[in-house]
Amino acid sequence: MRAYYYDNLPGDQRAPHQCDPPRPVSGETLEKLNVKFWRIELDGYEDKLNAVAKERGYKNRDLINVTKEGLGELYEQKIKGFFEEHMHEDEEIRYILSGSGYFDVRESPSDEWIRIGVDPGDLLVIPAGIYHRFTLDENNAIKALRLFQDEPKWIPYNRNAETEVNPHRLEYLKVVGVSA
Ligand code: KMT
Ligand code: NI
Repeated sequence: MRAYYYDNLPGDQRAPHQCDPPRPVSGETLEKLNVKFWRIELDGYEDKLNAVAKERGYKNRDLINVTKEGLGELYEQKIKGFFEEHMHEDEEIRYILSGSGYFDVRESPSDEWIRIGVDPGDLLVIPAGIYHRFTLDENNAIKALRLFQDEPKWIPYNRNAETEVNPHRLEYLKVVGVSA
């Protein structure tokens, strides 16, 4: 996992968007935002992933293949939707099996984007209530397991006045020690 502040410059969302000079983000900073991260090597990952899933109560999972072939007709629409700034009322949990991509999360209270580059073997937990978005990188392919506590609820709440007062958003801000 590679984390750094996004440069906010226009251009292809799939480009790295590193600042010049780069501004790396520490694991500690991510921890403060309640973003969780583990490495589970792919070789024999099942047992270790099952253990984390059991401990954290992730009862279900499915596989998502983000490629033109994998998403078919929905590709353009999905890619666009993933990159809209949004939050969920549940954690977004991803274990990367192949390929790579970027999850951008909003730092509070700075409101800066932190870009998190994920690779095979990365397990990332984006907490409920944090604003985030996802994009493929220039390799244009990622395959990931999506874990969830109960039935999947994929509702994205795009950032707007109503979402700002969503109870899960307010709870998140409380947990990370920022008042709305
Ligand atoms: C999401 O919800 O943004 C996604 O599932 C993105 C693809 S998972 C690597
Ligand atoms: Ni999301």
